[in-house]
Amino acid sequence: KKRLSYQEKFENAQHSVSKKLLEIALAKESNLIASADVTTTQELLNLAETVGPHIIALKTHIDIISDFDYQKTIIPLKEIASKHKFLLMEDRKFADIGNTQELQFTSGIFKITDWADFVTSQVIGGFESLDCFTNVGVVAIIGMSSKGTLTTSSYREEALKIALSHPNVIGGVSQNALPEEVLLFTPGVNLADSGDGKGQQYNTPEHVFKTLHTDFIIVGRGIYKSENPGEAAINYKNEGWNAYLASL
Ligand code: UP6
Repeated sequence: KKRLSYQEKFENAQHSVSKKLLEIALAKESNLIASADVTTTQELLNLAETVGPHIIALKTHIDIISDFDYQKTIIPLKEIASKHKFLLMEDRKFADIGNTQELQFTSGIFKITDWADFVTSQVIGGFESLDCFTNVGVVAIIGMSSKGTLTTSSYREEALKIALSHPNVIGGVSQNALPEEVLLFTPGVNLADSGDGKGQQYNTPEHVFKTLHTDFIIVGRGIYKSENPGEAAINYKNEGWNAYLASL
């Protein structure tokens, strides 16, 4: 046996957000997270509506939305998410002391705590810096996909110790395999390109399921930059699911 199935991970899951993600993955037969790196509310909502049926979560960088307005951006986004049954993952990559992260999470104009189902966070601030994320799941940044990243094997080992021991953590972002008790989220996935000329490094869905036993693939430009994002999402969804089945 090569890896745990989503069903087995669902049965073992302790955190309600892990349970929800795995439940949606099984129901939709999808392990796809679309990254919505677009800069207007209209593009964000259009993308959410188009790819919604095929994804388990939409990953946002909410601070790149130029016309952000809680009522006009978040309220309809939440409606689309509940209609198409996907979760909202805010890729904030918090990286500060606990008190500051708590303010960034709860205050400002974005009020991430009010709408995100789960968030990404660096663990560079140490174990207690993650205490504030009580009502969401945390995906810890263990290793990055970009060329020259400082997430060396010794860094990843220490970061993983924090991730595995913190009750708010549901998984990690990494380009390396993780222990099976946490969910593995892998960005840097693209079927057409090997990089973006700005340091990003891409692998195929097949590669990341075969070599890392990843749980969820994160695809940005492969979907939102394609001529037909709906078709691209279906394609990545099918590629991801078949690669998962082949890795069992
Ligand atoms: N992301 C990475 N690599 C990491 C962590 N996060 O690419 O190690 C995020 C980026 C972007 C998305 O911030 O939102 O995943 C990848 O987008 P792309 O598919 O268009 O390259």
